[in-house]
Amino acid sequence: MVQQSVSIIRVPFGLGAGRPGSENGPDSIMKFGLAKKLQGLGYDVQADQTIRLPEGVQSPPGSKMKHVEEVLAVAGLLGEAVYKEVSGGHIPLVLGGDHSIAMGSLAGLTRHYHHLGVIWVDAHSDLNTETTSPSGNMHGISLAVGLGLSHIKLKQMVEGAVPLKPENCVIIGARDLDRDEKALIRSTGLTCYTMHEIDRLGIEKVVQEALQIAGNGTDGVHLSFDIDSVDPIEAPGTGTPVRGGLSYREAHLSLELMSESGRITSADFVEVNPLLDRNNQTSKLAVELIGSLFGSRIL
Ligand code: 5AB
Ligand code: MN
Ligand code: MN
Ligand code: MN
Repeated sequence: MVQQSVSIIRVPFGLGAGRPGSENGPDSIMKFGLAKKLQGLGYDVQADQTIRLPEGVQSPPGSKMKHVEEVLAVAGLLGEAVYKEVSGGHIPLVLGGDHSIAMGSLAGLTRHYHHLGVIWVDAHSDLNTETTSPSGNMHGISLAVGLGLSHIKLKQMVEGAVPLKPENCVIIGARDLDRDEKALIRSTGLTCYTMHEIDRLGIEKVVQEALQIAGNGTDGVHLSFDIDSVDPIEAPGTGTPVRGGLSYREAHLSLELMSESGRITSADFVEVNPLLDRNNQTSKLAVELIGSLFGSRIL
């Protein structure tokens, strides 16, 4: 077997969220042994890349959406880095940071994979636009940007990036959707498995269907995993917790199934906020969950 190679990209950026702390996520996740874990699973691991906000980038005050210039600058740099890794045959593993950084991942990935499927595991749908956002926080619009529904476009970040197709996008774990997000889900036809569907169908069926949808006719499948998808009992260290989330086992099983499918070609793990955590529980959980995605098994 050819040894697979994973490139970890740290993005210590939290200005897309409403409260500080997620910028400390990457270092905290690394501190709890991520690189060793992946090496132990047989991967060749590159872990020396960090994307930082360039000095002097600052949005003018007074606009509804906060820190747009900062988000775009980081997304541009991240997009180029992701593109370089993926086109060089490496699996990009992006550690956030808040979820606005996913725009950068999507920009870089869609330059390489012209037909990318996306599985978005999240308590939220991140489908607001600058018009509908109730908060002005950029981490709430990242999937809408990916789908080309915002004035902000992926191709502003990376030349040659293309919008996602809603028929290959799936949200899993939703339980806090804004009114306009619900309308968008209906009108675009993208698939959203809420916690209600997970309760009724079971997480195994939901994930199998999601893999089918995201993999149907696509040349790559990106997993964007927001840690707030997991119940706050297990993942308290996140800025926008919502009760009633994925259990510890449901979260693991989801990632184990994705791993078994062999379909996932890149991933983001975002929204870990060490400032809000209890005994580093959430960072440690993130390391474990990433392990499951990369093939860690109980037996
Ligand atoms: B996250 C909210 N919909 O737009 C908004 O954590 C929350 O990346 C967004 O999923 C949460 O501000 C964004 C109310
Ligand atoms: Mn999110
Ligand atoms: Mn979320
Ligand atoms: Mn969040």
